[in-house]
Amino acid sequence: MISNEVMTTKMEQIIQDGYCVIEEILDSKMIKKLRLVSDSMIDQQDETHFIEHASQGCIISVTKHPFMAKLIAYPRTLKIFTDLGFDDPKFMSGYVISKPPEGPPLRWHQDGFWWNHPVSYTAQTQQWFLMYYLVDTTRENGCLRVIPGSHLKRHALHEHIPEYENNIKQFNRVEELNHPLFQKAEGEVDVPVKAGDLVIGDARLFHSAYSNQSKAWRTVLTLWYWPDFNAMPEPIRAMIGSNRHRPAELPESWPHQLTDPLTTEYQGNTKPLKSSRFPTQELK
Ligand SMILES: O=C(O)CCC(=O)C(=O)O
Repeated sequence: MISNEVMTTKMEQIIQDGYCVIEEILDSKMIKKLRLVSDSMIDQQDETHFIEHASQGCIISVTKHPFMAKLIAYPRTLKIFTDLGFDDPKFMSGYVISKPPEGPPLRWHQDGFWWNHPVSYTAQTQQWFLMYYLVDTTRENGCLRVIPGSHLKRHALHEHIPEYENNIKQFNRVEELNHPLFQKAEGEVDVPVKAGDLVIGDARLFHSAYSNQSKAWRTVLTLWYWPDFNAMPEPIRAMIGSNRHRPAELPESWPHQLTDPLTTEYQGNTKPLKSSRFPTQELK
């Protein structure tokens, strides 16, 4: 049970720093099962996948395995949303991301794609990533690193976003490890966690991960949610309500009853916002 005071502090951290860590969310049985499921998904990837996604290691949609519905609608996490002030969150998408031993770093990036809308330049948080690492992480095995405040304030790395977005395949293959997007960045902090902790981050936050210098795989499950979908600007809801940002085709055995309440619905006629991953000069 986490006190109201602690949750208020966590919410302030999400607004100001762009992220927070909430400890011990997944129980050991759930972690064990998620490891088995993730490993089976990773085992199905061919060699090309690991070459094409060297920066992430491997990246597979969670919608490929029905057990992942239990994580998407994990009751303790839904309670965290409520305790943070959001009792009707919606799910967007999620991935199993796993770094093999000796895997290179993950490039600095941000996940926001509604920079065409003025709300992107305010502290009003729209989209969150929720990350569950399935092993304890350290700098040695490739823990997360973030640049606190970079969701609200321009950072030198923002200059590289157009180059990155136009050459994602090359960055994913880690063709140029000396590029600033793979280097130490001003203001960065490490986010080492224990297996089963929950990292919540504003999608606009710059984040990356160290290389994995250990002998074991380092897996994270990243899920994206809209904490307050129904309060979001209508053109953004119209954009998300369209098929493009809906979970991919689901397996037949998918337990829809778990995830249906977390699905976005948009019935209005407002013109959908054109998505953009490029912050403009409005970001000061
Ligand atoms: O691999 C990691 O530690 C972070 C993954 C990530 O950045 C993401 O899922 O957006």
